[in-house]
Amino acid sequence: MITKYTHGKPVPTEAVTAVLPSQSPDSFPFACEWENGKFRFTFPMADGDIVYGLGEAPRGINKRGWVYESYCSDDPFHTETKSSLYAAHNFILLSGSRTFGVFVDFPARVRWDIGYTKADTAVITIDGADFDIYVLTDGAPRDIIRAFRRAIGKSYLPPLWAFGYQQSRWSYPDAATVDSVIEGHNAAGIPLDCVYLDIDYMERYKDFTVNADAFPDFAAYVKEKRAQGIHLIPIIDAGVKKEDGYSVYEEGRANGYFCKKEDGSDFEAGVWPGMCRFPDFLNPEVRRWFGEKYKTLTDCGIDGFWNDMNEPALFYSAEGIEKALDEAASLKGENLDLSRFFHLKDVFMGLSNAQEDYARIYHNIGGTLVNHQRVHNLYGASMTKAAGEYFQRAFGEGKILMFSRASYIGAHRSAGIWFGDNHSWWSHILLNLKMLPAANMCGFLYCGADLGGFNENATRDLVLRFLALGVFTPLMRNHAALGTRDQEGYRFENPADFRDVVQVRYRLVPYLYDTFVKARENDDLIFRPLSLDYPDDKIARECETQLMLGEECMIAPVYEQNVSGRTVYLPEDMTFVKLSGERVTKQPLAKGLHYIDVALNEVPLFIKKGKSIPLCRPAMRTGELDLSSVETLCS
Ligand code: MIG
Repeated sequence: MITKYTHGKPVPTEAVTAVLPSQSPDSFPFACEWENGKFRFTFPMADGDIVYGLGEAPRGINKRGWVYESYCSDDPFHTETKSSLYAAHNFILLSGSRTFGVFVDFPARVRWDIGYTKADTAVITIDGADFDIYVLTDGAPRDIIRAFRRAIGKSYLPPLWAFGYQQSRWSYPDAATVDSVIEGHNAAGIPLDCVYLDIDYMERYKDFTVNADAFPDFAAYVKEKRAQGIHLIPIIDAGVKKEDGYSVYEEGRANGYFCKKEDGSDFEAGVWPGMCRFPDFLNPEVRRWFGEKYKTLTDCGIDGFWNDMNEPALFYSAEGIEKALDEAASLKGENLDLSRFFHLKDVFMGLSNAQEDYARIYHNIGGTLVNHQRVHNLYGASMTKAAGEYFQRAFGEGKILMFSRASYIGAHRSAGIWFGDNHSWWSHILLNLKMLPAANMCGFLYCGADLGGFNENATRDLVLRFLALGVFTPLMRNHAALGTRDQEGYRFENPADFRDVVQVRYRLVPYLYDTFVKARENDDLIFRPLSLDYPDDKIARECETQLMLGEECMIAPVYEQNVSGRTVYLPEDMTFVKLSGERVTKQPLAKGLHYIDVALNEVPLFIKKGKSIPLCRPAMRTGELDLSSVETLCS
């Protein structure tokens, strides 16, 4: 059962598609209070209760013992002491002594103190008075999740080729580099479906332009790559370069389509292209206009995109820079003591994504100017919606690959997400794993992390172990930052190991795609914490390093360096399968704890008793998979 409680006049977020009557918060089932215009509610947590949810967020599958904040943040350090990442996914689920779900539909800050201040209490603080809260009760955790997912509408459906292996880097700036990446994979026998174009493919970082020196005949080039079975996936940034004569800028300016400042002038901030203006995606007319811009690239044969910097990320504003420079000038010739030195440093460090800058932005919502801070978490989601609405109109469902960095629940109907700028750290394999079921609960089925890690240098073994998890994630993309070590599989010693791992993905495409489609149809999860399936099994309840996949499987990636395997817990008898290239080895294992050996070129998988999954022969492209000769891998 879902009950909707409304207070004030909430900004429409379109997160929930189900039409439900509103109850007044007087009958709200949790203890609540108002403080300084903020609404706060609390609930007790018994020992052993688990709190799931919050989608793309730091820390564990069980969110207890930390404080999270919903505020879409461009933060490339995903350490465990962070509270916010790029997304705002305001759904939680308590399971244990009681079972209920809560969705806070509110696009500004929400603070989730899940036993951080008091271990046995959850305190949720909403930074405003206009909100909807949905409370879901009755049924097992999975039933509640399904009820929530039904209420928020069907998840985005990617094309089948989006389940192929995808190679990215900041940047492959020109056709010759892209060709060498494809050639590198071909020569090493590593299957590949997509190559990414990061910001350097554009002309001076201008959205919907292509640098003609790098790609002299872009449409012909895209066509040539498609003939080789490769999709090129360009990035689109939220900020539009301020440049006279640039049509997107000129049209946006002439029509009043950019976000404003309080005085009615356009808000500006520096991002990659230098000074930019920011389309007011919260306005449906602007969405329609910006969405149509993608046509420039789809007309060239492009059928996939990634939307970046849409929290939005702001490097600096003119106001911020001026203030910082004044501050610096005032200190010229001074003998800086420590506190003044660090203050000066903070002034410059604080220029990016500054709260004062977000507070300068205004949106036009139904003719009223609304301050950005009241709707911050809708910005990236609305950019993605702009594109999604266009793709739906122009191509229908399942044709265009798209995922976004920032998101809010509701955007799951338009696109997938990726988990942003992680690091080439071993701990980020597990972080990736832990986000998967949480993202699924919030409707995001097509998702994945930068495999191998984005920031800093990866090692060969890390990339292989990361990929062995990525074999199962709908988005399987290797991506790395500018200036870091080359991270394509064929760049390392013995690329055959990479071929072995990526081939496993291709063998599993029929199974993974089918599992995806079923989860989408049934408003269900692809990935589940073990505790959802084995609620009475203490070890399963506390397991944070393994996941159930579909109805048939369990996954348990190796996540540490210099180990030959890992300990795995089987909540029931299962068959341990090792997949490597075309090789398959099977070993029945009894319920309980086991140490499993897994070589760097092997992908471990567990199949439940009595279950089986289809396996096809590997191929170099998803389009070459022979889906008619599928063998059955039985437990
Ligand atoms: O400020 O386009 O998360 O994937 O490679 C960095 C360059 C901007 C951030 C994205 C990352 C991408 C990078 N972008």
